[in-house]
Amino acid sequence: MNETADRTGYVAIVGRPNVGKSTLLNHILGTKLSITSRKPQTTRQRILGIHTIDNTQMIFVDTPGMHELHKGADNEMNRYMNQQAIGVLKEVDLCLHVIDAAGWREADQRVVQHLEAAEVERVFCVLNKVDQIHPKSKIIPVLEGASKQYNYQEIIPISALKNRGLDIVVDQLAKWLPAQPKVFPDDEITDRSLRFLVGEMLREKVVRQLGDELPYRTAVVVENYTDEENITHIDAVIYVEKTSQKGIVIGKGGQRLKSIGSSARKSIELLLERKVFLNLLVKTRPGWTDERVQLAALGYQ
Ligand SMILES: Nc1nc2c(ncn2[C@@H]2O[C@H](COP(=O)(O)OP(=O)(O)OP(=O)(O)O)[C@@H](O)[C@H]2O)c(=O)[nH]1
Ligand SMILES: [Mg+2]
Repeated sequence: MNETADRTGYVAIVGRPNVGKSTLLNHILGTKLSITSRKPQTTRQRILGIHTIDNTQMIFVDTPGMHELHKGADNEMNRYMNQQAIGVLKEVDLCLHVIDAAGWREADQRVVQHLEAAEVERVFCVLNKVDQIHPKSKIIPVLEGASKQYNYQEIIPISALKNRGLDIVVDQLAKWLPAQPKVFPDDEITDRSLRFLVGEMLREKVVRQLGDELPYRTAVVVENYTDEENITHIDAVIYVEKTSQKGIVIGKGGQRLKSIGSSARKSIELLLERKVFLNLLVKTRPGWTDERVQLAALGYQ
């Protein structure tokens, strides 16, 4: 029953942490959907970004960066993030392997091992952040190097941040989409609820505004989300592991929390296109990253 003019397929966006996977998704969609930061391991859960143009529907799956698990030191959250990224490979039609154009790293090699194990049929390699490479001729050996690492369908240099080369990526992917009906309505851009996106916007500000270690020890839960006539009322909790960390999030005289709250509120208002009242609390939940039950309670099932 494949008699359709539509071409539809799932495209995984994978790679090591911090190479620009979420930025790539956002810039292809032209919408801020998946949160980003200069710190690795920003994305924690898969998120779909749906790109529909005429008869073509690309369903991108943004994934957490694949990273090496160290024996003993690993917590449930790290395991969970890897599972989210690796598990997706078997479910998609096409795959984008994002690497940093600065050069191939051992961590990219490990991603390739997962691609091989999952036998993904068509993988495109995206060399991202070419805006940072000077002179541009330095890209050529990286391109040649990547071509020896895996049998990529194409290797495409891009800058996700500067919107360079993204049309080429989309055109190349479109060629290989299976002929099948669309899965989502044309105006849908994600599978996630507004409530989830709101929590993520808030987590983005936490990650961006706090020190390098702390973000990985925090989680955000939206406890109440109520649309009133002229305003949306949101109560959210930032969970930390220790009381000492609570002080860091709140900051001197409450300044840090205030600043996180006000920048989150602005982003959420842009997302919802309406006024938002955001009530933020910080609570302690010891060892949350290590316990499956607590992870589930926080929404990381
Ligand atoms: N200069 C430059 N920076 C970029 C580009 N793409 C992404 N970045 C930056 O790289 C950092 C990481 O971007 P993300 O999109 O969060 O990376 P990610 O691969 O999703 O990271 P994880 O979710 O942690 O695995 C951010 O500071 C981005 O602004 C690019 O094309 N050029
Ligand atoms: Mg990401």
